[in-house]
Amino acid sequence: MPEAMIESSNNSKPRWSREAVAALLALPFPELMFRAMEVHRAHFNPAAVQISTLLSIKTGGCPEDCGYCPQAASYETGTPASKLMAVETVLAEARAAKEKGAQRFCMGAAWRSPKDHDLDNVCTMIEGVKSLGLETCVTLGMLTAPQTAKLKDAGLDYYNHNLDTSPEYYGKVITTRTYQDRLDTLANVRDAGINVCCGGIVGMGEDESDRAELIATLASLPTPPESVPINALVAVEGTPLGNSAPIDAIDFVRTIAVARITMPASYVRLSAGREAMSDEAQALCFLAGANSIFHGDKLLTTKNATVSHDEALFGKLGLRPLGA
Ligand code: SAM
Ligand code: DTB
Ligand code: SF4
Repeated sequence: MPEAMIESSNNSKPRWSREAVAALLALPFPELMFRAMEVHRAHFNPAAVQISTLLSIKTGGCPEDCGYCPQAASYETGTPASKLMAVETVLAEARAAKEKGAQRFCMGAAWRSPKDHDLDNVCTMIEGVKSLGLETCVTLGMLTAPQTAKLKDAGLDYYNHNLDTSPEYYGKVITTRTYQDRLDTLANVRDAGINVCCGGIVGMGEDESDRAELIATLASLPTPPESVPINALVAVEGTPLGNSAPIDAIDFVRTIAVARITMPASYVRLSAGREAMSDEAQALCFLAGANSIFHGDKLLTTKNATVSHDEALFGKLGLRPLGA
């Protein structure tokens, strides 16, 4: 790590500067990939990929206005609102996910923040999923400190809460909660002793300097997230970002490589957007240091790469699920 490229925000911890990350993003591609591969091999087996499966346990009707999201009540996306799923239904889905090779089961709810009685039901789901021998992750919106303590008591392993983009671009995408709200929830999750899953979305019209600032912010959190999902926007008709042009595949790979270099010990997840990605682009992402995916035919409401396609791709690339 070239030390001159890192600035210090205080005396305790060096901070990745936007400029340092932007310089990495702009490296000649062979140099960037070489550095990312070196870092990847120093911390992980590059052929092992962590496998998570997603389930939307409460879909649609969300009061927030995230410009990318098909689940916001105010957009016409043909995503009907549903109530929180029954615990038994969730456990049946978790069992099926385990049979298809998932190590972690991630449950998402279209809430601004959970109500206390809903949180009790989610805690029962977490206990049930854990008893199947799966790791647990939930993403439920903003959390207070007492709520994170409850989730920790239920045995939650990971909480997903994304910063989504740079602080500067954020206001163009979301107005109903602030960047600081997100940082506060992340601090509550971290303080409760729950692993943090936090990343962002690229392809929302942001520029390279926004991507650099997103990665710099993630890498400079007091403790970097254990899991960093990098999503390519799934452009859904009816959302404000529904007509966005897809991000260039090489720019996406560069973002993955820079996440790997700046967060060497984190799992970097090649997240939403794989359905529209070529095998070659996904292969470059794995070479660049991605070592986690969502596996399963569906993400939350949109299509994922299919299970059979993933099996064929892993076969071609000689990748294997972590722990297999
Ligand atoms: N409602 C909760 C919240 O936003 O905190 C949890 C669920 S929300 C769907 C989780 C994350 O999914 C968002 O923060 C965003 O990063 C990602 N996401 C949502 N829609 C997406 C899309 N169309 N393309 C890519 N990522 C998306
Ligand atoms: C994350 O970073 N990506 C996942 C998960 N965390 C919850 C969500 C992707 C959602 C894609 C759009 C949809 O299927 O609704
Ligand atoms: Fe609601 Fe989450 Fe979608 Fe935002 S991303 S609209 S908070 S479900």
